Amino acid sequence: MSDHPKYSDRPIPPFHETNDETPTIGGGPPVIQYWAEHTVSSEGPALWKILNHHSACLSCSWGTGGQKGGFTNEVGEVLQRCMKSVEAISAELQPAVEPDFFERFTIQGLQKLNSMEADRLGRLSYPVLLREGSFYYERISWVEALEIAVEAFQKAPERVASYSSGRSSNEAAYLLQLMIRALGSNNLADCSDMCHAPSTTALKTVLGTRTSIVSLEDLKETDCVVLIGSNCPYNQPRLMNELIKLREKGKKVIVINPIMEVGLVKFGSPSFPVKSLFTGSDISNFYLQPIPGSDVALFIGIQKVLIEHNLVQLQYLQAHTEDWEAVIEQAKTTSWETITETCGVSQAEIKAVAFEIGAAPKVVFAWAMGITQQGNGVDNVYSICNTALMTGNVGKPGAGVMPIRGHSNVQGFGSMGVTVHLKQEIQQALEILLKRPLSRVQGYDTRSLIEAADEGKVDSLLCLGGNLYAANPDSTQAKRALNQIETIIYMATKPNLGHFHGLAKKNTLILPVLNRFENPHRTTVESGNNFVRMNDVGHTHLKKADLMSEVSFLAELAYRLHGNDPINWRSLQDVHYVRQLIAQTIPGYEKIATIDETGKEFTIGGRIINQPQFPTPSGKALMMITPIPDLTLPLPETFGIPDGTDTIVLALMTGRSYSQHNTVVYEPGDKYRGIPHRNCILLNQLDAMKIGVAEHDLVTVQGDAGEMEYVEAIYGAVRSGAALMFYPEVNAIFKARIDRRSGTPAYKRVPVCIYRQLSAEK
Ligand SMILES: Nc1nc2c(c(=O)[nH]1)N[C@H]1C(S)=C(S)[C@@H](COP(=O)(O)OP(=O)(O)OC[C@H]3O[C@@H](n4cnc5c(=O)[nH]c(N)nc54)[C@H](O)[C@@H]3O)O[C@H]1N2
Ligand SMILES: Nc1nc2c(c(=O)[nH]1)N[C@H]1C(S)=C(S)[C@@H](COP(=O)(O)OP(=O)(O)OC[C@H]3O[C@@H](n4cnc5c(=O)[nH]c(N)nc54)[C@H](O)[C@@H]3O)O[C@H]1N2
Ligand code: SF4
Ligand SMILES: [Mo]
Repeated sequence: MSDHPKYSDRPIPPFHETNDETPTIGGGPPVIQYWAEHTVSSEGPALWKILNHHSACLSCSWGTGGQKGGFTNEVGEVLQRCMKSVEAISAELQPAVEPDFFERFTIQGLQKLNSMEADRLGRLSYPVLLREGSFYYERISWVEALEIAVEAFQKAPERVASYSSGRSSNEAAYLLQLMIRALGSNNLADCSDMCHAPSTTALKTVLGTRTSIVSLEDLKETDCVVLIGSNCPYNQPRLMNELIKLREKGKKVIVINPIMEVGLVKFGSPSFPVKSLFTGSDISNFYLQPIPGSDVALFIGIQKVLIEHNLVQLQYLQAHTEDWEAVIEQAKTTSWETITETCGVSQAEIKAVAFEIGAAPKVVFAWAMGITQQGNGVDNVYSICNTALMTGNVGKPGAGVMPIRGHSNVQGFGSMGVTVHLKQEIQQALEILLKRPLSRVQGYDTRSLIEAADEGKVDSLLCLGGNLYAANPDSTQAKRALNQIETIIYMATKPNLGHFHGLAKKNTLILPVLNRFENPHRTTVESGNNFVRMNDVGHTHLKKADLMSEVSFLAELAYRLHGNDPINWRSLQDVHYVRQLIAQTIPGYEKIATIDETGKEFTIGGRIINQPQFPTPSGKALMMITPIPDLTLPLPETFGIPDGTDTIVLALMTGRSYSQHNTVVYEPGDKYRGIPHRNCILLNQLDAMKIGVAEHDLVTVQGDAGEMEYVEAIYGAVRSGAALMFYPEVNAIFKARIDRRSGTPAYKRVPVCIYRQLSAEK
């Protein structure tokens, strides 16, 4: 590698100026402080009990906990629970909402609550119903709830639907899809439609698989991690331990993210208190900050360097891939000018990173929402796969492509068949099980469900967890669409904005359920690393609560809808039986048949790919060309801003603050980005100055569906031309482009127009 340039080994920070409030490391003492405050407080004993409970963490899909105990990962390492886990458990350990709560507050009153206030009302503890014309949710019995549900789901199959978020178990997910499909409907929308659907779509085409091909062991063995569009210090904190350990072994971490997230520069992990907690461990060797939505161009740039410097593994491409010539040709013929102008990263920086990737024996490419929540999310994943394939990093130990999943069991939902793109093998197996052909009508994914409801085409909707209203773009449309549905059933543990705004025309039910560590039976979940964990039986702390397990409710509803035809649906109350059916019908899940006897958690068969043989029709990986995206932002005039106003149009990324889990907000601010409260916009100082906005000035942020006022401007380490705000609040102001192939909204590149607040008075 004679021409390997002598670039600095330190991060290259073109947009690293932060505000005074930003700490110098991610993680660190505040994490311990949070732990300490919660675990020694009055909730401490209950919290410890759950942390030690043999069940998987409620929070993210990194998948900590399970049969080996609450603190272990799948390779048996201990001290593996992060503060996010405590945050999630703590919210579930809240007292119940007061018995007369829903009698005291009108729906109009409840609609005034913000997300944090809704969550803090406490645990839902009895079924309630909001009838047409009523202002109050009223308590009902489970019998009445079931009667309403049965009537609702006897409507025409194309007019019934479900939505789910990956918080529930595999068993509940399996039952949900079996019941809906047995009705003749494929309308199984899921939160993954707004999340990793582009990863699933692209991986299916390229590798014939839908999930990560990298195991935790592979990650530990790699020489280089390319981490793209992920803020794992916030969202999968235990992944940080792996990055720290790799850096200590002299391995490389390349970060690609328009924001310089402090935790991706330096992270203080409580798992390494002596060496890392206070000073922080180095994470990134290289930090590239592309324009939001431009990752395809950046990866074509990397590919171009690999080609120009003979770093492409030609023999590998010839032996194990198809259509590689077209991809090479595309990279060759795309000019450097096009690449650097599109992604805003210099040729020198791209070259430095490409050399690192080309030289490393084993590279893992990992990504999250910065890649998938784009108008060209599928192309983004293709371009990552192309780069991994060109360097021979797909199909060998210690290397591969790794989508970093979201909800703790979102991947399990997909595996169980909660998807509008059902695998053929599963379809056939379900047809044998149900002794009838399944419907071939294309089901509604999340966005098409909202569109269909908006057009009055949906009568009944069952939501197994989640917050369909607040998770969608264009809250006005989401609300209007849900309001057209006759009956909506929300199965949930805690109240959320959807329960108060996403109201049905006739009947809205909120049914309180037991969470993962409270079920009277064992359940399983699947981690993002394809590992199946088992959750032990547990109890709820709620003394007088009238809760039901998700499995019990779904099995009873299915029985009332389907009777004994062709299976005894009521016997699906027995989770062992559900697991037998899963083993029979879900490829790779055969070992679940004996998990009750053996207690053996397992890696799903066929998922981890360590040989360059792929489950595609040809056995080879299919490379896909990736068009350079057009990232032109609309002109300020198109926003209808008053004449003479100084405005700037920015590409707004919308995502998570430090203390929130999706639409559930735990704390108002974001200390690692120096953001004091939720009505803030993080932007580059240079952009702010162009429109005469000083730090802490108030601005209006206008999108194509509305505006947010009195938004506090916070300077941050975000590249100029881009900005960041938090969802769910920001979903009120934009419609979002949708990636055609995956159905996923472009939450990470929202054109917004920003100007100083015209009236200074609040
Ligand atoms: N504590 C906690 N844990 C969670 C969640 C939570 O809300 N809270 N949510 C769970 C779920 S469902 C999910 S999906 C995951 C989400 O985990 P992440 O994907 O890490 O979450 P996001 O906040 O959406 O931020 C993604 C990152 O993408 C970057 N980004 C934005 N646009 C671009 C771009 O164009 N290119 C690149 N390269 N980067 C970009 C942003 O700067 C940000 O750092 O976390 C899961 N875990
Ligand atoms: N602007 C913008 N919008 C986004 C995103 C973004 O980055 N930007 N990200 C998108 C992504 S990646 C996702 S995954 C979606 C998230 O969308 P959803 O999954 O729909 O939303 P959550 O906020 O995770 O749902 C939280 C609710 O789940 C319920 N819940 C919690 N635990 C359980 C349980 O054990 N059982 C049941 N039945 N219910 C439970 C609680 O009532 C809680 O209020 O949001 C999407 N929306
Ligand atoms: S990394 Fe994820 S799964 Fe592990 S303890 Fe933290 S939130 Fe839970
Ligand atoms: Mo997600």
